[in-house]
Amino acid sequence: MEIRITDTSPAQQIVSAPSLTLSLPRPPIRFYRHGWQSWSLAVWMDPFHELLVMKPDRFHTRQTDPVYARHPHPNGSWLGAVELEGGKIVFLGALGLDAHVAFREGQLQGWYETGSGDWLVSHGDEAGIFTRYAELLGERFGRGRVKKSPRVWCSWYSLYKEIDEEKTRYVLKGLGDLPFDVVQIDDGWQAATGDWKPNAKFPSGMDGLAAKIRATGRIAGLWMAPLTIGESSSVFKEHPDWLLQGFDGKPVSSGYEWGGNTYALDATHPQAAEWLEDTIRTVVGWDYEYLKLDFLSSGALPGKRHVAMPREAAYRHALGIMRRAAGDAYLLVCGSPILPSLGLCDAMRVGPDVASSWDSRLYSYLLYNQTTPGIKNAIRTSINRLWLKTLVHVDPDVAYFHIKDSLTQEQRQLFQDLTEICEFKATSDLPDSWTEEEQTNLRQWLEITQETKRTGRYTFTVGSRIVDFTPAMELPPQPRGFDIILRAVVSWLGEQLWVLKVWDFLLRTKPAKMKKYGDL
Ligand code: 9PG
Repeated sequence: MEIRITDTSPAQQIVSAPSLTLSLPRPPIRFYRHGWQSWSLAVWMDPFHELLVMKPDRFHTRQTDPVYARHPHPNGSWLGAVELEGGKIVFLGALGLDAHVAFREGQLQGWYETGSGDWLVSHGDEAGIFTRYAELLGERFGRGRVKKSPRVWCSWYSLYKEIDEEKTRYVLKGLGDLPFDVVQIDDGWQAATGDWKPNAKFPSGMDGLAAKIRATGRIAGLWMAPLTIGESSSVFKEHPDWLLQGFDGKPVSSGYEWGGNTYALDATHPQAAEWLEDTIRTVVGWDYEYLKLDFLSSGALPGKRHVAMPREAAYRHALGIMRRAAGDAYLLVCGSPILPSLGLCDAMRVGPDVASSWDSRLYSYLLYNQTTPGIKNAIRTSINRLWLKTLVHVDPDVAYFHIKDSLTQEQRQLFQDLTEICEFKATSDLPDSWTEEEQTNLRQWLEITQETKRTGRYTFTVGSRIVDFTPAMELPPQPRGFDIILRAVVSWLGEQLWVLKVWDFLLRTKPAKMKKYGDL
């Protein structure tokens, strides 16, 4: 079906079609690309400048929608828009799952991967259109249930995999009476990815640790990746039929991590579904009332399922199982396909990971990968996902408070302002790393909610200050000359498992050193 958009065509219509082409009144100046899952790039980009394929390919399954990783035209998941000279936009957004939008031959084209569905076709004022789209999504998929987002201390960005019970107890002591609502244990506690029981670093068990967190008057939070199955787990070894199968009959790799391949749980298999439900019930039974469910896009990868269904419907089925099993627990989804998570979670990570650096030449420029950790990538994608705020708590990742050489005070402040705008506040800073001044700043940030207002696509007021995120928006130039060869070489290296293992070993993110606080 084709619709010709002119200055006089209706401002908004809902159309049902398997695919749809919008012809534009004039060539656009920007294309809004919306990435598939939390970490995938969302950006207003030059429509006539295609994005390079991001490298290494090996990571496509966990950083973007692998089906479209090599799509030759600017494209995005479920929705797309173009900006015309003068500022008005033309918008095409699916109201169903498994849909994609591209800018091609001067037109906006949208399609459903299987079957047909509804589309919002609209043109006019950007803010109004995105608000309307979110409203329609809320009616169809539902919204988060919790009014106010909790203030979270998360272990990942300081302790990484080195987390253990003793360090957590020092952190609890160091946090004193700082008003955090949740202390969340991240990756590093589990016996294996797929074996969601504690490893030897947690001698009191996870129920014991939850009790210690709760004794400080806070909610206990726990990270898990229930749809991702590592090679060393018992699910992998004992239940190969629970894994998503490729069309070649082999299990589908959901990426490289933790020294090997990971696979995907096929929750359409009744026994896998039962295991998933039990797994969530168990951790909730340990008294974790805040769950960070990570690497969820594994559940929406293409492949052969026990019960054939479109991949995002299968993911939604899996998340529905977790939502029901979690009872009243607060669910933060991460690495999660965006639309299919709506209505089944309370919060959603809306950008890639932060790091205590602004940007990386190797990752962003040479590998052309905007999903890798860094403040700039995290700000860019999160700002371009703010329209989700009326549907779910939007988590832009953690803010830094202590002075690290690689971030300037302005960059640190910019991210703190983003958390204020997102109304989701979390940090991973170790309590003993703050100077007195830093701790005062942190306490104020936790205690005071500043008023924020959007004044433009990238400009806001926070309290009485004007905040401009434009410096985080630009995309790196495409490598030229010798850098093209360098890109080819590092991309090739990035595909080799042995290189990644050596890289992991050499560059293993070293956890910050902890001071001890005397007796526990
Ligand atoms: C724990 C972390 C933290 C973090 C999550 C997630 O390979 N990757 O592309 C990749 C992307 C993100 C990532 C890890 C690996 O981080 O966002 O907050 O929980 O997992 O492992």
